[in-house]
Parts: sequence; structure tokens; C-alpha cells
Amino acid sequence: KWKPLNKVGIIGVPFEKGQKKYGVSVAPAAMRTAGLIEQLTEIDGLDVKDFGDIETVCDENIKVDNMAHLPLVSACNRQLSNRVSQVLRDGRVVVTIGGDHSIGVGTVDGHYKVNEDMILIWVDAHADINTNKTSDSGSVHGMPVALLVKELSDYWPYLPTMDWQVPKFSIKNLGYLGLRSVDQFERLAIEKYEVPAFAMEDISEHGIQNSINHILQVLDPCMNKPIHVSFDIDSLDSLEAPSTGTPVRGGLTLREAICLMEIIHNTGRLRAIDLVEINPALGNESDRRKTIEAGLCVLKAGLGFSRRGTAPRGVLDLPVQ
Ligand code: HAR
Ligand code: MN
Ligand code: MN
Repeated sequence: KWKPLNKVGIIGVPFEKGQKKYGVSVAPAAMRTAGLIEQLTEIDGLDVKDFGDIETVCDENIKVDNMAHLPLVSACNRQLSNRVSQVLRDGRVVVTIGGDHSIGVGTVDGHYKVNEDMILIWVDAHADINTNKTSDSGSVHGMPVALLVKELSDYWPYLPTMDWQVPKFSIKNLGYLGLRSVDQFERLAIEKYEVPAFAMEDISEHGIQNSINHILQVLDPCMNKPIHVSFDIDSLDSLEAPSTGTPVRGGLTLREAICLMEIIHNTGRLRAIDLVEINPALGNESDRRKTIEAGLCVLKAGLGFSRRGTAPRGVLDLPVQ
């Protein structure tokens, strides 16, 4: 019944105020320069449309306790949410290139508005489920999941500038993969709400295929829900993706990440991919290249690129002479 959409829409989000380091905002341009659109266009039968970048304009004078740059984060996500909805309504898989992970608020909000039955797979070394009370850093990229889920709405104070975002998405539709740096209250939230969470030790025990299949089975036993993958590049081992703001060793191999994305692609239900936290300003040229290439591989795997190769369409034999 479900088959993969052969249309994709790209959104760039050069936004970095959800964390403290310079450079994540350069990623959309760096990915485009590295051949993002061309490489996706080479995937057999894929129609690629670039919806450009989200520009954030807002004067920031409202301060909220322990939430750095909230008005900016809010303004960016508000626009992003609308753009994501627009791309989905155009019948396309939406690929959002961040930017830091605070932009997950806008992508999931925009997806939820189109597909209320969506499920969310958060692929990350971190759980990003802090509230402003539990966050040590005050960086909003550690809070997007807590902002999105309705079950945690009572744990937040009133957030000025955020009225556009009403948390309706249920934590029952969330799963994690790749965790290895989880704060205490984040762990408490995961346990309290019984979120299916495959940390690295679970992936070591069960393997990547069983891990993702288990999450899909728990969140969507009838296999009929649209899937949103929010992929933080730091889910990969920092040897594979060094150019990122909060690298953690002992992560996914690129092979595991590709396998994961292929499995999700093959469900036919993947409707949104976020690729976040690539920071081309960190590390040397080799680090940068590795990280961007890893990001491209992840996207291509999610959009139907086959490592087996693809024979030419409608051609039955090799050319003669
Ligand atoms: N848990 C920490 C915090 O809330 C660090 C999380 C931020 N790092 C990320 N998110 N890249 O995935 O500040
Ligand atoms: Mn993250
Ligand atoms: Mn992370």
C-alpha cells in the first residue's frame, strides 16, 4: 500500500542560535556546494525541488530564564514550520538542512500540522528533552523534544514569542536511537513515559536493524503512519563525523546509519528528514569533508539511493559495439 514518494523538497536553515558555537549556520551552503541537489537528483526517479533558505529576522529584547535567544529561535521555527507544511502539501518528502537541533521544533510542528498521526525517530547522541529548569547549558538545541511534546507542557513556564507553537504531538509517538550522553532528568522523562530508546549499548546488543524495527513496531504496529526522522549528525561516532559542536565518541558507524535510513526508506512512509548540527567551521579540511559526506550519505540512503546500483530504466540489454 505504501510506496516511497519520488518527490523531495529541500529547505536550508542557516540558524545557530540554539547553541553557542559559530558555524552550524554555514551547513546548508556547505552542503549545497558539496553537491547536495546534484547528488539527490542522481537518485533514480527522484524529483528534487529546492525551496531555499529560511531567513530569521527578529529583534531580541525579551529574556526568558535559562533559554538563550528564545525570540530568535521562535522566529526561525515559526517560518520553518510553515515552509515544512507547504513542502509536504506539495506531495514531497521534506528534507531540512540545519542549523542546530533547535530547528526540530519547526520541522516537527510543520509536519504534525499536515500529518497528525506522524511518528518521530530522534537519532542523536543526546536526548534533547531538557526543559529550561533541567538544562545546564540554557541552549535551546538541548530542549526541542521537551518543547514539542504535549505531555511536558505543564513543566514549562509561559514562553513569550512561542504562542504560535501549541504542543500537540504525543511523546507516545517518539523513539530514540544512538543515545550516549543523556542528562539525569532527561533519563527520568524517558523512563516516566516509557519512550522506546535504543542507546548505543542497546544497539550493540541487538544490532541496528533489530533496533529500528523494534521502535517502528512499538510506535506503529499497524505500519500505516508517516515517519519523521530527526537526524543529529553527532549520532555518528565523532571519528566519522568530527565537525559538530558536541561530539561524543562511541557512536553509530556511517554503515549503521545508512542501514537505518535504508530500512526507513523501504517502509515507504518516510515523509521528513532533518539533518542537523553539521558545523563546517570546526576541525580541519578533512574533518569537514568527512562530516559533509557522511551527511550526504545519510540523506541519499533515506531517499532511495541503492548501494547495489540501479540498472538503467526501460533498458533490457547492454549497448552493442
Ligand atoms: N544535554 C545537553 C544540553 O541540554 C547537551 C545537548 C546539546 N547537544 C546536542 N544536542 N547536540 O543533540 O545542553
Ligand atoms: Mn540533537
Ligand atoms: Mn546531539
